[in-house]
Amino acid sequence: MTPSAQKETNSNTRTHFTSQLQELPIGSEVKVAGWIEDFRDIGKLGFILLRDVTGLVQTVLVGENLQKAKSIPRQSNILITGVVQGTKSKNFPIEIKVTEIFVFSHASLSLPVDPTGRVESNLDTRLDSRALDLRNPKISNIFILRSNILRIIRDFFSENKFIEVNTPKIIGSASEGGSNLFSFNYFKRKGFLAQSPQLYKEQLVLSLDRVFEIAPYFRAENSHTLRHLNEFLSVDLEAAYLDYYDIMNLMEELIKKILVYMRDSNYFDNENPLFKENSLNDLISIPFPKISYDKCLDELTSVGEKVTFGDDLSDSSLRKLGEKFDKFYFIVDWPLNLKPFYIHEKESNPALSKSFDLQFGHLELVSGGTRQHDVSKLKSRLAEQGLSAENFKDHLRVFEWGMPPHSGSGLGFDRLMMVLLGLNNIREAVLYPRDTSRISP
Ligand code: AMO
Repeated sequence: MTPSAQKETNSNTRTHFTSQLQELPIGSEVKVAGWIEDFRDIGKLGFILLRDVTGLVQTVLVGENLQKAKSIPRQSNILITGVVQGTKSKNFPIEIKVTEIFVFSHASLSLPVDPTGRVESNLDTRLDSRALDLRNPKISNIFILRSNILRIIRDFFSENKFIEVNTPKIIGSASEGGSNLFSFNYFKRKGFLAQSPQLYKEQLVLSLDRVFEIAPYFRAENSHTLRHLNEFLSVDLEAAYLDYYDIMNLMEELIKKILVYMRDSNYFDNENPLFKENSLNDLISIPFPKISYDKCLDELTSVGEKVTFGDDLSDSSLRKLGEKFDKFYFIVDWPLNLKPFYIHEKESNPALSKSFDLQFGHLELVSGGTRQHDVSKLKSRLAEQGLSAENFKDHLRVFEWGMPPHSGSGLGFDRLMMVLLGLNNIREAVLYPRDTSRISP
């Protein structure tokens, strides 16, 4: 009989994360792995502060181990074997008395950023060395929270009977009209990077009823702002038989669920200026206001902004609105001419559309609406917008197979993270941001 392959074992296998040590009885033998955040030598005794992604532990060294520690640079990756013991330190509940140090890999003596955060670097320098920047727990916490919130979102959709889908990001024609498309050679023709999953998610409601997708959008926009990227993550949903009011309710429920999670896990500290003056409980309990586009125009005119019906709301207009409405609110019923071809007009006033944006102050977080599912109207809307129905033929034919009425939205997830953490630059919320001047690392 052929023996089955086996994992090679050696003594350098971690037994615990640092966050698990407190629960162990004093005297337990453990192996913890991570990087040296700090080393102090006070003569006959030395201390390595060992950090892993879950926390920090103080380890105590004497004799040969102390001698060895002196030659290992900070940030090197090591495994410490030792015994859990009580400590006199005010900063730690327990410490480890070291019996052995094993070095997995030495860190260079001059590192591009200081992950302890003691020496501050500007964001560009940090992004150039992002993997190391993430050793700083203030930074890794952003991404741990991102991961937890994505899990909450998945659970929320699953509880509401949505099916998670993955649609192609290499596409043959535009999903959101012709501009802002990245194009490239795809064998003997042109390929594009998807601006959004709009057309696919609409097609999928034909059979799957409710779908959601968490995936990147690619936009070839030449924007240089703190809230635009050329690749960003969106949480998209599309649902048969719901209208845009139902979608707004779902979005509000989802965001409140996330706020409750953050409140209950003490994520909001006083460092988030957006939540400092506001009571988080108010945000959770009070309905998000729904303000019509028309009402926004009145508000803006009353503060001296020059906007007329049919104009998009400029950055300056949104900032003015954001002064009055500084938390979450919806802007509903936009002029039809401002919305993409797939948005449904309002029956009571066809110059308006069944659409909404969810704002936080001046920042747009979500956009969505009820979709046009009448194929002849879709064709005229395409023509009105100067788009060729021929380019959308694969999409339009689906509407002749018994399409249900449907609605949906797209949530800019990186922007939501900015709001939740009070970050003023979207790049802080993204591991490897892509903007007009950054394509690596
Ligand atoms: P829209 O183009 O408004 O809608 O995009 C949806 C949401 O994505 C975010 N967003 C951005 N985030 C970072 N950088 C950018 N350059 C950027 N552009 C947009 C915003 C925005 O609200 N198909 C529709 C959605 C739908 O109707 O379902 C769409 O693409 O938060």
